[in-house]
Amino acid sequence: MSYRTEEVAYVQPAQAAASAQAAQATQQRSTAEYRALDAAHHIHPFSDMGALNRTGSRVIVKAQGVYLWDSDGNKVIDGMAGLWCVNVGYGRKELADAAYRQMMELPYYNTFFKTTHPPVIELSALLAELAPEPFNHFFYCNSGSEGNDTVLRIVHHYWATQGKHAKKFVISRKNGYHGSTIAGGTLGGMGYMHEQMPSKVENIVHIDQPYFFGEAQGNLTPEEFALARAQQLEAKILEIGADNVAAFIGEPFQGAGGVIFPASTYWPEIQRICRKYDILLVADEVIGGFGRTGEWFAHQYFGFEPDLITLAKGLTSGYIPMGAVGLHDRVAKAIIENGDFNHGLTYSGHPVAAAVAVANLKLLRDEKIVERVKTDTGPYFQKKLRDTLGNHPIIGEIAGAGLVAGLQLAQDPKTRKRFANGGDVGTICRDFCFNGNLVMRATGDRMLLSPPLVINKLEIDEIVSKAKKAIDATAQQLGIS
Ligand code: PXG
Repeated sequence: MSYRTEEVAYVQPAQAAASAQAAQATQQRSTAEYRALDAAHHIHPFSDMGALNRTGSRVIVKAQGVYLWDSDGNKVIDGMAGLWCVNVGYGRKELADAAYRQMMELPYYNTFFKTTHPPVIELSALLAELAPEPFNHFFYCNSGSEGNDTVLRIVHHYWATQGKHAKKFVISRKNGYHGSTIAGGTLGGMGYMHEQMPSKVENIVHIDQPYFFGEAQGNLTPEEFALARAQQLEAKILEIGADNVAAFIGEPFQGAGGVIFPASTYWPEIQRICRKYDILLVADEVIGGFGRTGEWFAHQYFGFEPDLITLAKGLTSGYIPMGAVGLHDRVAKAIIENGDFNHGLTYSGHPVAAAVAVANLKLLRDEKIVERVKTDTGPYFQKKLRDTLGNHPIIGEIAGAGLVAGLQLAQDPKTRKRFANGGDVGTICRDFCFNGNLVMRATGDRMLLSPPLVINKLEIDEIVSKAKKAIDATAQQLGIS
C-alpha cells in the first residue's frame, strides 16, 4: 500500500464498515465482561482507579488508518495518534511482517558481550542517515523515560571523561515532561508527580517554562517573553556556578505540558547560553521526533543544534516499545575513546523492535510522509484550525506546526483571561469529544491534537469539525456564546 491521498483513502467507506464488523468478530467478550475484568485486575497509568472502575473504561478493540473501533462497534477518529506515537497510522502490514520475520529469524539476542545483530546495525545506519549530520551514534532502550535516564548517564560520564567531575547539575523546566521513571519524573516539572515520588534524583533543578499565554505579565511581546524565559537559564547557571552545571534538557515544544510552542527567540538564546558556559544541550524529541512538526526532528524546526536527542514513540510508530538516545559526534567521540560506559538494558537494541523501527522509518522516508506533513497536510491542518476556531469565544490561542496543535481554552481570549476552573473546563470539552467519537486530549485548559502523520485532508476536516462541535458544546454548557 502506498502513501494515502484523498483520491486513494487508506480506509474506504466499505472497508471501514467491513473492518468494524471484523472488530466485533475478533472480540472475545462483551463490553460488560471486559469492563468487569479490567476493573477487577488492571491498574491503569495516571488514573483514579476507584472513579474509573465505577464508570468503566472504553475498550478499544481494533484500529485502521486514523480510526479506532471500540467494543460497542463505535468508530472513533484518533486525534492523538495513540499517545503521540502512531505516526504511520494503524494497520501497516509492513511493520507486522518485519516483526514476524525477525521473530522467526532471531527473536532475541543481546548486544552486551561483544555481539551485535543485523537489525540493530541497520537501524543505527538508517538513523544516522535520517538525523542531522552530526548525529551518527545511537544507544537503545525501551521507552522515552529510559532514554532520559540514559541521557543522565551519558551526560555524567561525558563530563567525567573531560575531567570536569563537578559538572553534575542538570537544569530542566517546570511543566516539562520527560517520563515517569524516577529520573524521568524528576527531570520533568510536574508537581503532582514529584509529590508521589519516594525520592528524587539529586542535582536536578527547574526554571520557568516559555508559556506566553498563561504566564506573560505586562506588555511583553511573545518574543520578549520567550527571551526572558530563556535568560532564566543564564541566571540559574550563574547561581549554581557554570563549573557545576552539566546539561540543560527541554522538549523543543512541550507536548504533555500543553503543546506549548516557544516564540522564535527562545531556542537560539538557550543554545547561546549553553555554548557560552560549556553546558550540554539535550533535546527531548520523544514527541517532536520523526515528523511531527514537518521536520524529521523538532529541533530542526526551531533551528538549534543539541548535543543529545532522546527518541521513542515515533521511532517505531508505537507498534512495539523502543527508545533511543542520539549522540552528537563530539559527545560520541568522548564516550567511545574513554573506556567502559557502564549502562545497558536486557533489551537494548532488541532485534524485533529494531526491525520494526527500520520498517517504520522506511515508510516515513520512502512514502514521503514527513515531507507531506511539511508542505501539504501540516499547513492545511494549521490553517483549518485557525479558520474554524481562530475567533471562537472560548479559544484564546492556537499553537502548533505540522500535525500538532494546542488549543487554549479561555474565558476572555482578548485579555488572556483563563477560566478559574480551567482543568474542569478541559475535562468537559474532552468528554464532549469522547462522546462525539473524537480522541482529543486535555491538559488542564489546553486541548491537544497530534493525529497520525498519514492523515488526509478529509480526515483533518472531520477532526476539526468534531473538535468545533465539542468546543461549541463546552461554551454552551458554560453559558458563553
Ligand atoms: N519525553 C517526552 C517529551 C514525552 O512526551 C517521555 C519522555 C517518556 O516516554 P515513555 O515512553 O517512557 O512514556 C514522554 C512521554 C500524555 C502522555 O498524556 C505523554 C507521554 C507519555 C504518556 C502520556 O500526553 N509522553
